[in-house]
Amino acid sequence: MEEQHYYQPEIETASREKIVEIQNEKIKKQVKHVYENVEYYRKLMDEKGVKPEDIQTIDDIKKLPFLTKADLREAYPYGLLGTDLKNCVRIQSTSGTTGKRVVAFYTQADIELWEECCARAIVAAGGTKDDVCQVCYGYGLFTGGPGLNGGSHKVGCLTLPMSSGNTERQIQFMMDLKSTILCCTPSYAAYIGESLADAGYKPEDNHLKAGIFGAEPWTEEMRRNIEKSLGIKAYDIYGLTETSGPGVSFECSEQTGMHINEDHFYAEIIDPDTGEVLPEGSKGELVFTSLDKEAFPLLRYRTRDICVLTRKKCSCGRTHVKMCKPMGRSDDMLIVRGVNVFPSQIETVLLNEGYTPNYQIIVDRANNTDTIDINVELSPEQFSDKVSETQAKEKALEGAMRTMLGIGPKVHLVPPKSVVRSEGKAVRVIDKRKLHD
Ligand code: DLL
Repeated sequence: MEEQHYYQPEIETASREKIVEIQNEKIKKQVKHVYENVEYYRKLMDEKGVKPEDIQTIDDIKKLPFLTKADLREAYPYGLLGTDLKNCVRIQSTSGTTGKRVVAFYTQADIELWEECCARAIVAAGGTKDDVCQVCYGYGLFTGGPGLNGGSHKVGCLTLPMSSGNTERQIQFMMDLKSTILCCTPSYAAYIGESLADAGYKPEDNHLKAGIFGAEPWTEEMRRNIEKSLGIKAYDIYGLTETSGPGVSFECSEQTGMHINEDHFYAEIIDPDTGEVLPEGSKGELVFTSLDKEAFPLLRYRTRDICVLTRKKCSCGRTHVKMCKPMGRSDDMLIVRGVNVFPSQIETVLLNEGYTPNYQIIVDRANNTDTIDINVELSPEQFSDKVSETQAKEKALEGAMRTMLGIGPKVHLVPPKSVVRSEGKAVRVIDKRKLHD
């Protein structure tokens, strides 16, 4: 056993039988809780002819209906609440900024279990109360900052609630306060590494030992680069707003996938087209059931993340099932600098601003930071060869995009008929980041 530090060893290293016993117990209670309190899901169960009594073990979960993002939109904002609003103490929301965002609710008990999951991740990365944990995920509605912040408190680290951005200040605090653990998106970690080098620091000059990076896909290559530039061990962490936030799963010292906190979240892999549950080791869409969340208790939520689960024995001693790095998504959502971007949002802005729907989105990575360029075709009437006029229009459109997306893309107005047409499905997005190697 390589590493012997756990936040909750009795759960994290429990036998398979024990975990199944916990799940059997929790699922019965949770289905009853949801059926009694969430009218939206009760209807879905009734339509499928499933009653709470039909769910006696965790295996019976297959009988339950799925929930999708469309359900969340339809039920927005209170339709999936599992408890009286007066018992809720917090909301968080997804990083997308358009129309109806996902709003997740938390009771105090929900916050506790979420922070516990994040604490497990921090301890798995070697965190103890002697550590200085610099959290530079965004704070606010996004779950990254609040989740890791809570976890860091539980472990007893000295917590630096930096939020994202202002890299100069991040570096100053990191150096002055001798941060030992860095929490942020992998792209920001890479940027911080680069900025440290630009400021004349060598990797051994900082006090960091570990980083906990997630919220967006990243390759093993990027991991190695970050590890080298910061002189640390880099750990992956996964989660989504719908299930709490970060900490649904996390990497241990083996760095070969993320242990899912199975006592709180039950994972399934399904065929995204048929909904059939696939056996261990198959690639498919990841589905989560919250086993004990009170306020936002989603059952069989389809994440759209494509993934593989494995129960291979882990050298860290943890027994919880592992998920691989998500390999892509079954929908068209892009994650750019940790922010969810839908091509449909871009299209909406273009049409609202009077442009043609002929456009192409090019996502790339320059200097370890995601870039997003949008080529927008002008109609012959809009076309002008006055450079200053075109530049002013590009700027205006960039502003409108920034308001909609929450991040600023670069807009290029291109001549009529210059964006390639397709006879089949239009290729709107060119993702050059080659993330899924
Ligand atoms: O990104 C929660 C989070 C915060 C996770 C901080 C890790 C660290 P959302 O904004 O709701 O929540 O986005 C969730 O992000 O369905 C995945 O597609 C993607 N994602 C999250 N973590 C990873 C990861 C947060 N480690 C969506 N690798 C998910 C790849 C990830 N994709």
